[in-house]
Amino acid sequence: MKIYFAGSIRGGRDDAGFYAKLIEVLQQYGTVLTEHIGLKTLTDNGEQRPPEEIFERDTAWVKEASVVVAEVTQPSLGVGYEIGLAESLRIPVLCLFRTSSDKRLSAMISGNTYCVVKKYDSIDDAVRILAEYFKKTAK
Ligand code: 6K6
Repeated sequence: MKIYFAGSIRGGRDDAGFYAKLIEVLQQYGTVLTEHIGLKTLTDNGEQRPPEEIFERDTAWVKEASVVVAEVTQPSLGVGYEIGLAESLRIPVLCLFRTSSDKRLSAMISGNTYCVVKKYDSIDDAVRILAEYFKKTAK
Protein backbone atom coordinates (compact mmCIF):
# COMPACT_ATOMS: atom_id res chain seq x y z
CA MET A 1 0.00 0.00 0.00
CA LYS A 2 1.28 3.47 -0.92
CA ILE A 3 0.43 6.18 1.60
CA TYR A 4 0.68 9.88 0.79
CA PHE A 5 1.15 11.75 4.06
CA ALA A 6 0.31 15.46 3.80
CA GLY A 7 1.38 18.04 6.36
CA SER A 8 2.06 21.74 6.39
CA ILE A 9 5.34 23.14 5.06
CA ARG A 10 4.88 26.78 4.02
CA GLY A 11 1.80 26.93 6.24
CA GLY A 12 4.18 26.58 9.22
CA ARG A 13 6.31 23.83 10.70
CA ASP A 14 5.16 23.94 14.35
CA ASP A 15 3.70 20.41 14.08
CA ALA A 16 6.68 18.77 12.35
CA GLY A 17 7.29 16.58 15.44
CA PHE A 18 3.74 15.19 15.20
CA TYR A 19 4.20 14.54 11.47
CA ALA A 20 7.38 12.53 12.15
CA LYS A 21 5.61 10.36 14.75
CA LEU A 22 2.56 9.81 12.53
CA ILE A 23 4.78 8.84 9.59
CA GLU A 24 6.56 6.31 11.82
CA VAL A 25 3.17 4.76 12.73
CA LEU A 26 1.99 4.80 9.10
CA GLN A 27 5.07 2.86 8.01
CA GLN A 28 3.49 -0.22 9.64
CA TYR A 29 0.71 -0.04 7.06
CA GLY A 30 2.62 0.63 3.87
CA THR A 31 5.18 2.75 2.07
CA VAL A 32 4.97 6.42 3.00
CA LEU A 33 5.78 8.31 -0.21
CA THR A 34 6.38 11.60 1.62
CA GLU A 35 8.66 10.65 4.54
CA HIS A 36 10.42 14.03 4.23
CA ILE A 37 7.34 15.89 5.57
CA GLY A 38 8.37 14.92 9.11
CA LEU A 39 11.99 16.02 8.81
CA LYS A 40 12.97 18.75 11.26
CA THR A 41 15.50 19.92 8.67
CA LEU A 42 12.66 20.71 6.24
CA THR A 43 11.83 24.27 7.21
CA ASP A 44 9.03 26.46 5.87
CA ASN A 45 11.51 27.49 3.18
CA GLY A 46 10.85 24.03 1.77
CA GLU A 47 13.18 21.86 -0.22
CA GLN A 48 15.88 23.43 -2.36
CA ARG A 49 14.15 22.51 -5.62
CA PRO A 50 12.17 24.57 -8.12
CA PRO A 51 8.48 24.74 -7.12
CA GLU A 52 7.41 23.31 -10.51
CA GLU A 53 9.45 20.18 -9.81
CA ILE A 54 7.91 19.82 -6.34
CA PHE A 55 4.41 20.25 -7.77
CA GLU A 56 4.98 17.65 -10.52
CA ARG A 57 6.52 15.13 -8.12
CA ASP A 58 3.94 15.57 -5.35
CA THR A 59 0.89 15.46 -7.65
CA ALA A 60 2.30 12.32 -9.34
CA TRP A 61 2.67 10.74 -5.88
CA VAL A 62 -0.90 11.67 -4.93
CA LYS A 63 -2.09 10.03 -8.18
CA GLU A 64 -0.28 6.78 -7.39
CA ALA A 65 -1.30 6.69 -3.69
CA SER A 66 -3.79 4.15 -2.32
CA VAL A 67 -4.73 6.59 0.44
CA VAL A 68 -3.96 10.17 1.51
CA VAL A 69 -3.51 10.76 5.23
CA ALA A 70 -3.48 14.49 5.98
CA GLU A 71 -2.60 16.11 9.28
CA VAL A 72 -4.83 19.17 9.02
CA THR A 73 -4.30 20.97 12.34
CA GLN A 74 -1.90 23.56 10.89
CA PRO A 75 -3.76 25.20 8.00
CA SER A 76 -1.88 24.78 4.70
CA LEU A 77 -2.82 25.66 1.13
CA GLY A 78 -0.75 22.74 -0.17
CA VAL A 79 -2.44 20.20 2.11
CA GLY A 80 -5.87 21.56 1.15
CA TYR A 81 -4.95 21.27 -2.53
CA GLU A 82 -3.72 17.69 -2.09
CA ILE A 83 -6.96 16.71 -0.32
CA GLY A 84 -9.02 18.22 -3.16
CA LEU A 85 -6.89 16.46 -5.77
CA ALA A 86 -7.25 13.11 -3.99
CA GLU A 87 -11.02 13.59 -3.79
CA SER A 88 -11.23 14.38 -7.51
CA LEU A 89 -9.35 11.12 -8.20
CA ARG A 90 -11.57 9.18 -5.72
CA ILE A 91 -8.53 8.30 -3.58
CA PRO A 92 -9.59 7.76 0.07
CA VAL A 93 -8.66 10.64 2.41
CA LEU A 94 -8.20 10.45 6.17
CA CYS A 95 -7.77 13.81 7.92
CA LEU A 96 -6.34 14.02 11.43
CA PHE A 97 -7.00 17.10 13.55
CA ARG A 98 -5.41 17.68 16.97
CA THR A 99 -8.01 18.91 19.45
CA SER A 100 -5.44 20.24 21.90
CA SER A 101 -4.37 22.94 19.42
CA ASP A 102 -5.84 26.45 19.36
CA LYS A 103 -6.67 26.04 15.64
CA ARG A 104 -10.15 25.66 14.11
CA LEU A 105 -10.63 23.30 11.21
CA SER A 106 -11.89 24.74 7.91
CA ALA A 107 -15.48 23.84 7.08
CA MET A 108 -14.18 22.74 3.65
CA ILE A 109 -12.66 19.79 5.49
CA SER A 110 -14.95 19.28 8.49
CA GLY A 111 -18.02 19.67 6.26
CA ASN A 112 -16.73 17.44 3.47
CA THR A 113 -18.39 14.04 3.75
CA TYR A 114 -15.87 12.55 1.27
CA CYS A 115 -13.10 12.88 3.86
CA VAL A 116 -12.94 10.76 6.99
CA VAL A 117 -12.10 13.35 9.64
CA LYS A 118 -10.82 12.13 13.00
CA LYS A 119 -9.92 14.21 16.02
CA TYR A 120 -7.05 13.13 18.22
CA ASP A 121 -5.40 14.43 21.30
CA SER A 122 -2.25 12.37 21.69
CA ILE A 123 -0.11 10.14 19.52
CA ASP A 124 -1.60 7.14 21.36
CA ASP A 125 -5.04 8.30 20.18
CA ALA A 126 -3.74 8.62 16.63
CA VAL A 127 -2.24 5.11 16.80
CA ARG A 128 -5.70 3.73 17.69
CA ILE A 129 -7.42 5.77 14.98
CA LEU A 130 -4.97 4.60 12.31
CA ALA A 131 -5.26 0.94 13.40
CA GLU A 132 -9.05 1.16 13.14
CA TYR A 133 -8.95 3.01 9.81
CA PHE A 134 -6.53 0.63 8.11
CA LYS A 135 -8.39 -2.42 9.45
CA LYS A 136 -11.64 -1.15 7.86
CA THR A 137 -10.80 0.86 4.79
CA ALA A 138 -7.55 0.58 2.96
CA LYS A 139 -6.66 -2.97 2.06
C1 6K6 B 1 10.08 24.79 -2.18
C2 6K6 B 1 10.05 25.77 -3.17
C3 6K6 B 1 8.78 26.25 -3.20
O1 6K6 B 1 7.99 25.56 -2.27
C4 6K6 B 1 8.83 24.71 -1.66
C5 6K6 B 1 8.32 23.84 -0.58
N1 6K6 B 1 8.77 22.48 -0.68
C6 6K6 B 1 8.03 21.38 -0.64
N2 6K6 B 1 8.64 20.19 -0.59
C7 6K6 B 1 7.90 19.06 -0.53
N3 6K6 B 1 6.54 19.03 -0.53
C8 6K6 B 1 5.90 20.20 -0.60
C9 6K6 B 1 6.61 21.41 -0.66
N4 6K6 B 1 5.73 22.43 -0.70
C10 6K6 B 1 4.51 21.87 -0.62
N5 6K6 B 1 4.60 20.53 -0.57
C11 6K6 B 1 3.45 19.62 -0.44
O2 6K6 B 1 2.33 20.40 -0.07
C12 6K6 B 1 3.67 18.59 0.65
O3 6K6 B 1 3.38 17.32 0.16
C13 6K6 B 1 2.72 18.98 1.79
O4 6K6 B 1 1.77 17.96 2.06
C14 6K6 B 1 2.01 20.23 1.32
C15 6K6 B 1 2.44 21.45 2.12
O5 6K6 B 1 1.95 22.62 1.53
P1 6K6 B 1 2.33 24.08 2.10
O6 6K6 B 1 1.37 25.00 1.37
O7 6K6 B 1 2.10 24.08 3.59
O8 6K6 B 1 3.76 24.32 1.75
